[in-house]
Amino acid sequence: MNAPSSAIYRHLDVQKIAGAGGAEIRGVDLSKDLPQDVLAEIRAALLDNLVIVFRDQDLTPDQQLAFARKWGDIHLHPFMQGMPDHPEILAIIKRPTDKKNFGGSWHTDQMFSPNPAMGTMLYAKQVPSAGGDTMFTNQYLAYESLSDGMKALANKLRTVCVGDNFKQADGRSRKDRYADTMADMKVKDPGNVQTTSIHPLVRTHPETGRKALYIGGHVQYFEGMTDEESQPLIDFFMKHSVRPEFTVRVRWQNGTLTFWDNRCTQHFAVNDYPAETRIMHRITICGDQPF
Ligand SMILES: O=C(O)CCC(=O)C(=O)O
Ligand SMILES: [Fe+2]
Repeated sequence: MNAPSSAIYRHLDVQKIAGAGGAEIRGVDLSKDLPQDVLAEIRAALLDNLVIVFRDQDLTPDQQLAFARKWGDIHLHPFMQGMPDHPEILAIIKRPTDKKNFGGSWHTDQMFSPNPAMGTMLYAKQVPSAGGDTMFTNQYLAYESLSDGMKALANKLRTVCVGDNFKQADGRSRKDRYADTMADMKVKDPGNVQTTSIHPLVRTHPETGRKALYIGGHVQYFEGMTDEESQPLIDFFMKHSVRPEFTVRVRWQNGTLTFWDNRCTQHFAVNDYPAETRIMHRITICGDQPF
């Protein structure tokens, strides 16, 4: 059964997906130049549900970009090459010959940046006949369900986050790994863009004022601690964050656009469609410095 709605909408039909979050929004055509009061309700729905899903959208790259720009400047991925004619859009492509998929582990986008992405908009161009869902967590619930003792510890910790050569991948570069396992995902040199950053493990959402556990796969260790000291705690926070009751899973169709709030969620692209192709168009919106 759907969880009860906690906000009243005049322009949108908002159907909750899971207790932890996620909502399908009906009654909007994102290709249109939406009026301010509709955009304000979409913002309320995002803040309330963390992950919002729009079905049956028919969008050109320029129309997707126009909708994305309503939320802020576009965040360019420092490591991934955008589409040749639309560098702000990253085509996420997995072919039947690819062994791995992009985003196939728990993370929150661009956590390695000093000002990580506030949100990501993913638009499904071609989805497999089954599989290829994306899972999300509610990191407010992950924080709020900790004991007072663990909350006190978590509030003191700061994470060191990197954008490449993750220890989880034995220090191998994105360029080498992706060339081997996901041939269409082209890696670029970030140049002098900052790709290592330190953030509070518990962040306050700048719009809702709620505290969320800010952790994901880019975290390497805690500031001022050794790797050996950090890893068991990282393992705990990661495992705790993905308890089933904190998650919601989105099933895609061609034309689905999902917009998620990176400040209070993690996500995981499920790689369970070995013989099929999946193509998504992704735009990330700039965010502010976590505090
Ligand atoms: O393809 C997906 O479902 C998500 C991939 C991902 O991690 C992202 O777009 O940030
Ligand atoms: Fe991602």
